[in-house]
Amino acid sequence: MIRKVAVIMGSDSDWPQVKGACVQLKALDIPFEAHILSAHRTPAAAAEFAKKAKAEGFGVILCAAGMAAHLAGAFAANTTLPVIGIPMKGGAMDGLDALLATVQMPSGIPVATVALNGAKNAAWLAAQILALSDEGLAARLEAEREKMSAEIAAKEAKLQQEIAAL
Ligand code: RP5
Repeated sequence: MIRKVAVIMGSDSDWPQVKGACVQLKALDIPFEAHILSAHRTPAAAAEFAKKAKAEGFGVILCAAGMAAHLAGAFAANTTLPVIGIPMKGGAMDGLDALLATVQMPSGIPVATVALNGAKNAAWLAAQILALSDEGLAARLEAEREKMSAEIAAKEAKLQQEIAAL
């Protein structure tokens, strides 16, 4: 059976962006749970969730946090499951602080970090990881790639038509 994705956010203020990951996971028919847990405000609960995640059927953990964004690192410290960090825009540095806090991990405890507010790509990356052991999901990802290519080809054809009519 396919493993679940844990979608963790440091605050409810992250949800409008994080929702994009949940929408994408649902569209790919990947089971997930979403929770608010904070590396700073609920450190014990966050550590407990991370420690139990593998045994509870999770395969990948997404962690979204802004500013002093230690959530993904705190999760990675407590599990060997792959952790994908989503640095959130906002605050005095508009996300640069969150990006660096998420990506600059010490050797041995990696966090795969997507772009600022990159919740959708975090979901795609989680899907690609899970697809390594799920042929049905791998086929769905291939089909999505073909759909993307077809959309670009259609846009290119339209552009060339518009250029020819100039
Ligand atoms: C981080 O601080 C959260 O992930 C959020 O991005 C940011 C602000 O949190 P709130 O003050 O809005 O709860 O821990």
